[in-house]
Amino acid sequence: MKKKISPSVMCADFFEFEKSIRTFEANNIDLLHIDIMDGGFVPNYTLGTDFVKALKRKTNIPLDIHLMIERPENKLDWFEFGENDYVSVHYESTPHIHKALTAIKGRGAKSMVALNPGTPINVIENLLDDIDAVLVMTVNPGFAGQRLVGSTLKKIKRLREYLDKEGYENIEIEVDGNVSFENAKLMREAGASIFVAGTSSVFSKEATIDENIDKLNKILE
Ligand code: S6P
Ligand code: MG
Repeated sequence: MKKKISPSVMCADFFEFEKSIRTFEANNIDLLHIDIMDGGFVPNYTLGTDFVKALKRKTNIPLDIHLMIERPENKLDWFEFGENDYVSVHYESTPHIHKALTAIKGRGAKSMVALNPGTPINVIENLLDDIDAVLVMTVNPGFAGQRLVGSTLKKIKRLREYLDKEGYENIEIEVDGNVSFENAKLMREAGASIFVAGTSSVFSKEATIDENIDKLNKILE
């Protein structure tokens, strides 16, 4: 499956923000990952509705909106998204996950179910017809700059095998959390195809954004 890179914009330098977006455009970046946190489902606040709206007017790169909020099915209308955008909702955030996913698809966007590191993959069994991708959290959500939860590498592999066995080869696997240059390679081998790139890769201070993208592209080819 074709690989896609989705830089996590909460990791950007906000005073250089526009420059970073133009760099992503120049590098044909596939998606922009936007973390939405509500201080309830996860212990932090990040970006919000107006930010999504503003970004949509500034760039044509499709958005990858990661909703880490309680009861997302009641709040989807607050967000601007449409065809080509990806929207993920956490399995753990609502008793109405099916309703949330079908509402996303109903708006023409790609729907993703997100799983925390401690959530088993079998919970997606009855959602396979309603999702375009599974977001495997490889850290516990809430913060950038965390260390990989090691068991998630096996989880990605088992998930890829399960999806293929069930005849859902087209469902993509996105990984989010400590997708470093080293870990990205292992995640790719395990079967991931969408890579959220944060402080461990694209926004690493050890090189420029251009250089980091180049390095990640080469590792994932
Ligand atoms: C975490 C959030 C992520 C982070 C990303 C940061 O709750 O959902 O999208 O922004 O993981 O990347 P890194 O390389 O700092 O872990
Ligand atoms: Mg995220």
